Amino acid sequence: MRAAKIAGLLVLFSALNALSAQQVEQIVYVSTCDGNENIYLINEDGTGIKQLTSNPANDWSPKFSPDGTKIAFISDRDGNTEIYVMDADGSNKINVSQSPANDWDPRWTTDGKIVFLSDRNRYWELFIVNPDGSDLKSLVSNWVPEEHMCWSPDGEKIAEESDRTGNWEIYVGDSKRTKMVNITNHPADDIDPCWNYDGTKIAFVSDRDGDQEIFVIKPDGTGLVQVTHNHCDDYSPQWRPSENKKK
Ligand SMILES: [Ca+2]
Ligand SMILES: [Ca+2]
Ligand SMILES: [Ca+2]
Ligand SMILES: [Ca+2]
Repeated sequence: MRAAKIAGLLVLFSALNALSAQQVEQIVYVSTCDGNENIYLINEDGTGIKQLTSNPANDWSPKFSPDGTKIAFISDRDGNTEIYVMDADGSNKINVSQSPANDWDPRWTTDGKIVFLSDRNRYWELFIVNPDGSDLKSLVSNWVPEEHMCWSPDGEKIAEESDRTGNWEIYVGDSKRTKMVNITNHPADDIDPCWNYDGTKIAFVSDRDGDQEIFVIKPDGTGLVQVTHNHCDDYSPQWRPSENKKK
Protein backbone atom coordinates (compact mmCIF):
# COMPACT_ATOMS: atom_id res chain seq x y z
CA MET A 1 0.00 0.00 0.00
CA ARG A 2 2.71 2.41 1.02
CA ALA A 3 4.80 1.47 -2.01
CA ALA A 4 1.80 2.09 -4.27
CA LYS A 5 1.30 5.56 -2.74
CA ILE A 6 4.96 6.43 -3.25
CA ALA A 7 4.80 5.18 -6.83
CA GLY A 8 1.69 7.34 -7.36
CA LEU A 9 3.48 10.40 -5.98
CA LEU A 10 6.45 9.74 -8.25
CA VAL A 11 4.13 9.63 -11.27
CA LEU A 12 2.59 12.94 -10.15
CA PHE A 13 6.02 14.52 -9.72
CA SER A 14 7.24 13.44 -13.14
CA ALA A 15 3.98 14.74 -14.69
CA LEU A 16 4.51 18.12 -12.99
CA ASN A 17 8.13 18.20 -14.14
CA ALA A 18 7.06 17.48 -17.71
CA LEU A 19 4.52 20.32 -17.48
CA SER A 20 7.08 22.87 -16.31
CA ALA A 21 9.57 21.66 -18.93
CA GLN A 22 6.95 22.33 -21.61
CA GLN A 23 6.07 25.77 -20.25
CA VAL A 24 5.18 28.05 -23.15
CA GLU A 25 7.60 30.96 -23.40
CA GLN A 26 6.64 34.49 -24.41
CA ILE A 27 8.16 36.89 -26.92
CA VAL A 28 7.84 40.68 -26.91
CA TYR A 29 8.10 42.43 -30.30
CA VAL A 30 7.17 45.49 -32.35
CA SER A 31 4.36 45.47 -34.92
CA THR A 32 3.04 48.12 -37.31
CA CYS A 33 -0.45 46.61 -37.65
CA ASP A 34 -2.09 49.74 -36.19
CA GLY A 35 -0.37 52.06 -38.69
CA ASN A 36 2.37 52.99 -36.23
CA GLU A 37 4.84 51.06 -34.09
CA ASN A 38 3.32 49.32 -31.09
CA ILE A 39 4.60 46.69 -28.67
CA TYR A 40 3.00 43.25 -28.39
CA LEU A 41 3.50 40.14 -26.28
CA ILE A 42 2.79 36.70 -27.77
CA ASN A 43 3.25 33.04 -26.83
CA GLU A 44 5.95 31.25 -28.80
CA ASP A 45 3.26 29.09 -30.44
CA GLY A 46 1.43 32.18 -31.76
CA THR A 47 -1.40 32.11 -29.21
CA GLY A 48 -2.27 34.67 -26.53
CA ILE A 49 -1.33 37.80 -28.48
CA LYS A 50 -1.59 40.92 -26.31
CA GLN A 51 -1.15 44.53 -27.44
CA LEU A 52 0.81 46.40 -24.76
CA THR A 53 0.85 49.90 -26.31
CA SER A 54 -1.88 51.52 -28.40
CA ASN A 55 -0.54 55.04 -28.74
CA PRO A 56 -0.68 56.78 -32.18
CA ALA A 57 3.01 57.68 -31.75
CA ASN A 58 5.79 55.13 -32.22
CA ASP A 59 6.71 52.69 -29.46
CA TRP A 60 9.71 50.49 -30.13
CA SER A 61 12.84 48.74 -28.84
CA PRO A 62 11.14 46.68 -26.06
CA LYS A 63 13.57 45.24 -23.49
CA PHE A 64 12.49 42.89 -20.70
CA SER A 65 13.83 43.42 -17.18
CA PRO A 66 16.02 40.54 -15.90
CA ASP A 67 13.15 39.25 -13.72
CA GLY A 68 10.67 39.36 -16.64
CA THR A 69 8.18 41.65 -14.84
CA LYS A 70 8.79 44.96 -16.64
CA ILE A 71 9.52 46.21 -20.16
CA ALA A 72 11.56 49.30 -21.03
CA PHE A 73 10.93 50.87 -24.45
CA ILE A 74 11.38 54.02 -26.51
CA SER A 75 8.39 56.22 -27.40
CA ASP A 76 8.04 59.59 -29.13
CA ARG A 77 4.48 60.12 -27.82
CA ASP A 78 5.36 63.46 -26.20
CA GLY A 79 7.05 64.82 -29.33
CA ASN A 80 10.58 63.63 -28.65
CA THR A 81 12.07 60.27 -27.77
CA GLU A 82 11.74 59.15 -24.17
CA ILE A 83 12.47 55.96 -22.26
CA TYR A 84 9.31 54.44 -20.77
CA VAL A 85 8.88 51.49 -18.42
CA MET A 86 5.67 49.46 -18.17
CA ASP A 87 4.58 46.30 -16.40
CA ALA A 88 4.69 43.16 -18.55
CA ASP A 89 0.89 43.37 -19.02
CA GLY A 90 1.17 46.91 -20.46
CA SER A 91 -0.03 48.74 -17.34
CA ASN A 92 1.70 51.52 -15.37
CA LYS A 93 3.61 53.24 -18.18
CA ILE A 94 6.14 55.66 -16.68
CA ASN A 95 8.33 58.17 -18.53
CA VAL A 96 11.66 57.65 -16.78
CA SER A 97 13.85 59.92 -18.96
CA GLN A 98 11.77 63.14 -18.70
CA SER A 99 13.72 65.41 -21.05
CA PRO A 100 12.92 67.35 -24.25
CA ALA A 101 16.24 66.01 -25.58
CA ASN A 102 16.74 62.69 -27.38
CA ASP A 103 16.72 59.63 -25.13
CA TRP A 104 17.72 56.30 -26.68
CA ASP A 105 18.82 52.70 -26.34
CA PRO A 106 17.47 51.47 -22.97
CA ARG A 107 19.25 48.50 -21.41
CA TRP A 108 18.72 46.79 -18.06
CA THR A 109 21.46 46.24 -15.53
CA THR A 110 21.48 42.86 -13.79
CA ASP A 111 20.16 44.52 -10.60
CA GLY A 112 17.13 45.99 -12.39
CA LYS A 113 18.09 49.59 -13.22
CA ILE A 114 17.95 51.16 -16.69
CA VAL A 115 20.91 52.64 -18.53
CA PHE A 116 20.17 54.84 -21.56
CA LEU A 117 21.75 57.40 -23.87
CA SER A 118 20.69 61.06 -23.84
CA ASP A 119 21.96 64.27 -25.49
CA ARG A 120 20.33 66.52 -22.84
CA ASN A 121 23.70 68.11 -22.06
CA ARG A 122 24.49 68.66 -25.77
CA TYR A 123 26.65 65.55 -26.04
CA TRP A 124 25.55 61.93 -25.96
CA GLU A 125 26.06 60.59 -22.46
CA LEU A 126 24.95 57.58 -20.47
CA PHE A 127 22.37 57.95 -17.69
CA ILE A 128 21.04 55.48 -15.15
CA VAL A 129 17.60 55.50 -13.54
CA ASN A 130 15.34 53.29 -11.43
CA PRO A 131 12.35 51.73 -13.23
CA ASP A 132 10.01 54.05 -11.26
CA GLY A 133 11.87 57.10 -12.64
CA SER A 134 13.66 57.91 -9.39
CA ASP A 135 17.36 58.58 -8.83
CA LEU A 136 18.18 59.59 -12.41
CA LYS A 137 21.85 60.48 -12.72
CA SER A 138 24.58 60.58 -15.30
CA LEU A 139 26.77 57.53 -15.42
CA VAL A 140 30.34 58.76 -15.38
CA SER A 141 31.61 55.75 -17.24
CA ASN A 142 31.71 54.20 -20.68
CA TRP A 143 30.27 50.98 -19.32
CA VAL A 144 27.14 49.74 -21.06
CA PRO A 145 25.33 46.58 -19.98
CA GLU A 146 25.66 43.86 -22.55
CA GLU A 147 22.55 43.32 -24.58
CA HIS A 148 20.93 39.91 -24.47
CA MET A 149 20.67 39.30 -28.18
CA CYS A 150 22.72 36.85 -30.12
CA TRP A 151 24.90 34.97 -27.70
CA SER A 152 23.66 31.68 -26.36
CA PRO A 153 23.25 31.77 -22.57
CA ASP A 154 26.36 29.60 -22.03
CA GLY A 155 28.39 32.07 -24.12
CA GLU A 156 29.76 29.31 -26.34
CA LYS A 157 27.66 29.86 -29.43
CA ILE A 158 26.60 32.81 -31.53
CA ALA A 159 23.67 33.43 -33.87
CA GLU A 160 24.10 36.17 -36.47
CA GLU A 161 22.47 37.50 -39.60
CA SER A 162 24.52 37.57 -42.80
CA ASP A 163 23.97 38.05 -46.54
CA ARG A 164 27.21 36.29 -47.48
CA THR A 165 25.35 34.01 -49.94
CA GLY A 166 23.32 36.80 -51.57
CA ASN A 167 20.32 36.80 -49.27
CA TRP A 168 19.98 37.26 -45.53
CA GLU A 169 20.15 34.10 -43.43
CA ILE A 170 20.64 33.26 -39.75
CA TYR A 171 23.91 31.46 -39.02
CA VAL A 172 24.79 29.62 -35.81
CA GLY A 173 28.32 28.72 -34.79
CA ASP A 174 30.86 28.83 -32.00
CA SER A 175 32.01 32.08 -30.42
CA LYS A 176 35.07 32.25 -32.75
CA ARG A 177 32.71 32.25 -35.76
CA THR A 178 34.22 29.09 -37.18
CA LYS A 179 31.87 26.49 -38.68
CA MET A 180 28.96 28.89 -39.05
CA VAL A 181 25.90 26.90 -40.15
CA ASN A 182 23.01 28.41 -42.14
CA ILE A 183 19.92 27.40 -40.14
CA THR A 184 17.25 29.28 -42.16
CA ASN A 185 18.05 28.39 -45.81
CA HIS A 186 15.30 30.47 -47.34
CA PRO A 187 15.43 32.94 -50.27
CA ALA A 188 13.60 35.62 -48.19
CA ASP A 189 15.37 37.93 -45.74
CA ASP A 190 15.97 36.18 -42.38
CA ILE A 191 17.33 38.61 -39.78
CA ASP A 192 17.39 39.79 -36.16
CA PRO A 193 18.13 36.52 -34.27
CA CYS A 194 17.56 36.43 -30.52
CA TRP A 195 18.40 33.41 -28.35
CA ASN A 196 16.06 32.34 -25.53
CA TYR A 197 17.42 32.10 -22.00
CA ASP A 198 18.03 28.34 -21.84
CA GLY A 199 19.66 28.23 -25.28
CA THR A 200 17.12 25.85 -26.85
CA LYS A 201 15.43 28.26 -29.29
CA ILE A 202 16.12 31.30 -31.47
CA ALA A 203 13.49 33.88 -32.44
CA PHE A 204 14.09 35.74 -35.72
CA VAL A 205 12.36 37.90 -38.32
CA SER A 206 11.57 36.81 -41.89
CA ASP A 207 9.54 38.35 -44.71
CA ARG A 208 8.94 35.03 -46.45
CA ASP A 209 5.14 35.52 -46.54
CA GLY A 210 5.43 39.04 -48.02
CA ASP A 211 5.89 41.11 -44.85
CA GLN A 212 7.98 40.68 -41.72
CA GLU A 213 6.88 37.98 -39.26
CA ILE A 214 8.34 36.52 -36.05
CA PHE A 215 9.56 32.92 -36.35
CA VAL A 216 11.08 30.51 -33.81
CA ILE A 217 13.62 27.83 -34.74
CA LYS A 218 15.92 25.44 -32.88
CA PRO A 219 19.66 26.21 -33.10
CA ASP A 220 20.13 23.13 -35.33
CA GLY A 221 17.64 24.52 -37.88
CA THR A 222 14.75 22.17 -37.03
CA GLY A 223 11.40 22.88 -35.40
CA LEU A 224 10.50 26.03 -37.36
CA VAL A 225 7.33 27.75 -36.03
CA GLN A 226 5.72 30.87 -37.53
CA VAL A 227 4.58 32.93 -34.54
CA THR A 228 2.86 35.96 -36.13
CA HIS A 229 0.47 35.87 -39.10
CA ASN A 230 -0.67 39.22 -40.48
CA HIS A 231 -0.07 41.74 -43.27
CA CYS A 232 2.11 44.27 -41.44
CA ASP A 233 5.72 44.20 -40.25
CA ASP A 234 6.65 42.41 -37.00
CA TYR A 235 10.21 42.70 -35.69
CA SER A 236 12.59 43.18 -32.71
CA PRO A 237 11.72 39.88 -30.95
CA GLN A 238 13.00 39.43 -27.41
CA TRP A 239 12.24 36.48 -25.11
CA ARG A 240 10.67 37.04 -21.72
CA PRO A 241 13.03 35.90 -18.95
CA SER A 242 11.38 33.79 -16.25
CA GLU A 243 12.57 32.80 -12.80
CA ASN A 244 13.41 29.25 -13.88
CA LYS A 245 14.88 30.24 -17.24
CA LYS A 246 17.27 33.02 -16.31
CA LYS A 247 20.85 32.96 -17.51
CA1 LIG B 1 2.20 53.40 -30.90
CA1 LIG C 1 13.32 62.99 -24.38
CA1 LIG D 1 17.18 33.87 -46.29
CA1 LIG E 1 3.72 40.36 -40.37
